[in-house]
Amino acid sequence: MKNTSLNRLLSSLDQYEFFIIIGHEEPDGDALNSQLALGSFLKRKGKQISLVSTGPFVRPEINHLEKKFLKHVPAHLPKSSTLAVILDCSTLDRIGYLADEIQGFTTAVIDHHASGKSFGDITFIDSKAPSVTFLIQLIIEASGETPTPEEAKLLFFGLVTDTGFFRHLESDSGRVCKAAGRLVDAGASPKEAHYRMYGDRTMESRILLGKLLSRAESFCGGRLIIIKETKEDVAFFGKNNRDSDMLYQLLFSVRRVEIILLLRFETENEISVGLRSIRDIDVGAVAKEFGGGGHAKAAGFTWNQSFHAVEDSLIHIFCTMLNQPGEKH
Ligand SMILES: [Mn+2]
Repeated sequence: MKNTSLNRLLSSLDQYEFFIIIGHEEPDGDALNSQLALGSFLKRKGKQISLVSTGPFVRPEINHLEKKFLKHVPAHLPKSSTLAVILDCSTLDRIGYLADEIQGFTTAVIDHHASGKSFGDITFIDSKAPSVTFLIQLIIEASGETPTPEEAKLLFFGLVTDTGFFRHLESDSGRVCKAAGRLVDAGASPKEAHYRMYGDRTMESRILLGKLLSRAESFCGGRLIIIKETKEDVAFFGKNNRDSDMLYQLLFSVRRVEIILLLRFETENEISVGLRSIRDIDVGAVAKEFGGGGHAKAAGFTWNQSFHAVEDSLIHIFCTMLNQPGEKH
C-alpha cells in the first residue's frame, strides 16, 4: 500500500458529488458494512450516495440489511460528477450485472484480496488488510475524522466477519487490534457483534448441525472430512437453517484434519460442493477442475451427478494430493 493511493482516493472523495457504492455478489458482513460505513461517512461530508448490491442476502447475520440497498444503479446520475466505488472485489465480475450498469463512470476500487486482475481508475488496495472495513476506517481517520458510533459498529462487524472474530489474525496484527480498540472506544460492542455473528439462530438450525456432525465421515488418514446434506434434510429443515460456517469451524477443530467437503442437495439435478482447506492444499484449483471457483482455502462448485460419483472422485483426488490411501479412516 502506498500512501499516494490513499491520498489520491481521499481527494477523489472530496472532488465528486455523487457516489455509487457497490460490493460483491452474495454479500458478506465485510462488503455490506464497508458500503454502509463509507456511505454514512460521505453523507456526513454532504455527498449524495446510492448503495447498490445484487444480493442475494443469504447469510443469517446480514439478511436484515437487504432493505438498505438498491438492486440497480439509479438512472440519470451525471457521469462527470459521479464516482462508482467498488468494495471487497478482486475482479470486476464479482459485482455481477452491475458491471454493465457502471459503464462510463469513473471507478474507484478499495480491496484487500491478494490475487485478481486489477481494475478501476483509482485504486486503494492493501492485501495485508484484514478486511475492507479496516481500509474504510483508515480513510475516515486519514480525513481527520472519527467514526460515529454507528459507523464504528459497522466497521467492527466487518472486521470480525473477515477475521473469524480475530481467530485468523497472527502475531503481526498489532495495528489491526489497535484499530479495533479505537472502534470500541468510538462505540462498537464486541459482545453485541459476537451475538449478531454467532447467536440469534433458530433451534432447527442447531438440530441440523447436530445431524450433519453425527454423519461426518473421515478419509485419507483423518485429513479429509466429508459431510452430506441430503434431500431429506432439505425437505425437513429447508435451506434457511443452513449454517455452513459453523459446521466448518467445528470440524476444523478435529485433530489432523486439513480439508472439509460439504456436499449438499440443491435440486433433483444439482448438488453443491463446498471445499475448505486449513493448510497447504489448494481447494480452489480442484473446484476449478469441476467448473467452479474460489480461493486456495475456500471454494465451491455445483454438480449434476449423484453424491456418490462426485464423492468418490473427490476422495481419490484429495487422497492423492495428501499422499494417503483413500479408504475410510
Ligand atoms: Mn472482505
